[in-house]
Amino acid sequence: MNARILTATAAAVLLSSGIGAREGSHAAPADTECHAQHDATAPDTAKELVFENLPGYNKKCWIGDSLYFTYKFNKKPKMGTAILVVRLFDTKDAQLSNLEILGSSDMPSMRGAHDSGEVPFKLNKKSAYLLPVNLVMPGEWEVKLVFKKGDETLFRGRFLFKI
Ligand SMILES: [Cu+2]
Repeated sequence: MNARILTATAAAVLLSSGIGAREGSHAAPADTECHAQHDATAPDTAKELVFENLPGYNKKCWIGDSLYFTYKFNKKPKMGTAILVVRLFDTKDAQLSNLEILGSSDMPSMRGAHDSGEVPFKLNKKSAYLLPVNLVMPGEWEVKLVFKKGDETLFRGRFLFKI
């Protein structure tokens, strides 16, 4: 209860001083804390998810200290379907296939227009994770990756590329 009263008070102060008008009262840190507390039930947590910028094709992308992955397209992406290939490794460079990876694609400049939604990667016989990405327009595209172990999300990352 106290937190809610404080939040309301803070918002009122911000609004009355005109500060809150810049980005709207949703920008208040107290609001974020409130959502974190109710994470499991908040319907709009997706807005607050942080996707790390990935370092580039074939670079090691660490998930904590014990896992890393690499990603690349099977060939230079162009209009049509490109296959994104993700490989997961432990610290001894042994390839792993025990996580679930979900991918989604969209064009940042026209958010939502080509959103693929989250699609699970499929494992091939060589334990590579594959995802077809449908590139229906020239321009800049974004791919987002989510790594899961059971219900637990271990990592979120994103990268941009142009075709
Ligand atoms: Cu487009």
